[in-house]
Amino acid sequence: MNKQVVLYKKLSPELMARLQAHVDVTLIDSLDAHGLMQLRDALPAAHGLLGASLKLDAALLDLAPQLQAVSSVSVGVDNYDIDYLTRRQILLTNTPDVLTETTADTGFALILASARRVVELANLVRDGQWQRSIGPAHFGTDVHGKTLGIIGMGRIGEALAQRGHFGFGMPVIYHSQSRKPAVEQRFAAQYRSLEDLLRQADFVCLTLPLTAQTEGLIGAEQFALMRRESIFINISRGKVVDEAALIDALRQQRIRGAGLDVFEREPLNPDSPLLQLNNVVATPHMGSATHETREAMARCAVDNLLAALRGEKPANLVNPAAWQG
Ligand code: 8YV
Repeated sequence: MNKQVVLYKKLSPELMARLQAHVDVTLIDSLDAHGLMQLRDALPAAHGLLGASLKLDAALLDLAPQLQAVSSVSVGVDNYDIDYLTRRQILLTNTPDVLTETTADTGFALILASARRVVELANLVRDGQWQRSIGPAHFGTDVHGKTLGIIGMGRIGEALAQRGHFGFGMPVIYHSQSRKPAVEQRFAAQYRSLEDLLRQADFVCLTLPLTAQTEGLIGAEQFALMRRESIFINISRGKVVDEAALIDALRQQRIRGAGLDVFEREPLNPDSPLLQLNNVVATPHMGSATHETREAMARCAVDNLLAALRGEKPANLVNPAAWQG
């Protein structure tokens, strides 16, 4: 009998065919209340799960006694109780690498958009307000040559450093759990304590995972260290930041502005004070959201899951302690 897979993120026809050639698939095509009920009904028979953007906690996974593997279409794994999965010897896989460059592009899009006030000024044109050459009241700030501060020097942080160093002539400073000699050599990047990075960077960019250690890492005390002309960029996870403290720092103009792709709660509430501030560029968690990259991520997730269900060690295993091969 074929293995049973519950799919809670739609795949392209090509990847759906690739999956269905080997396993029986139950597609949950929405994560609304009805979809979640369908998911719960399908879990008892499931050997594999594939999807993203859904918190898979113990209460839910206790409904899946036959589960062997969870394949996330994401690099972030904060939606998963890794200790629980490992205790049950359920393999968790993710999709690093394939989304690195696209997500770093998003980071630079937010750096440029927030520094040069692109959204605000494009809306001024759209609204018919462009009556004369723009003056100092509408000037932005330069990006080239400014100091790029990166908090979290993983794959995406490194790709951001590459863009800053080679693309915009930016001195790069970084803070990370460990020193990265290769990054320092390739991009003339310099290690800083978190406090010194916040004091010195013109752009403070978060590119680190959400973990018990990083949750709430950037709050009022950290924003107070930033300079008034500095811009805060978040392409990691919203909960790494105390959002109320960020709003306060922006409102008090203790920092120049922010480019945000992630938020404490998503989708962002339309009434959020962040959306009332002209010095904020807010995007809908679009970090990896290009046709090419999302297809590559889904392909990687399908291959990870099929390998795990064949009893092979998947390429992108998040919890190797669960592997009994
Ligand atoms: C998407 C991400 O949210 O990969 C991640 O961790 O945050 C983004 O790529 C994710 O892929 C879900 O679609």
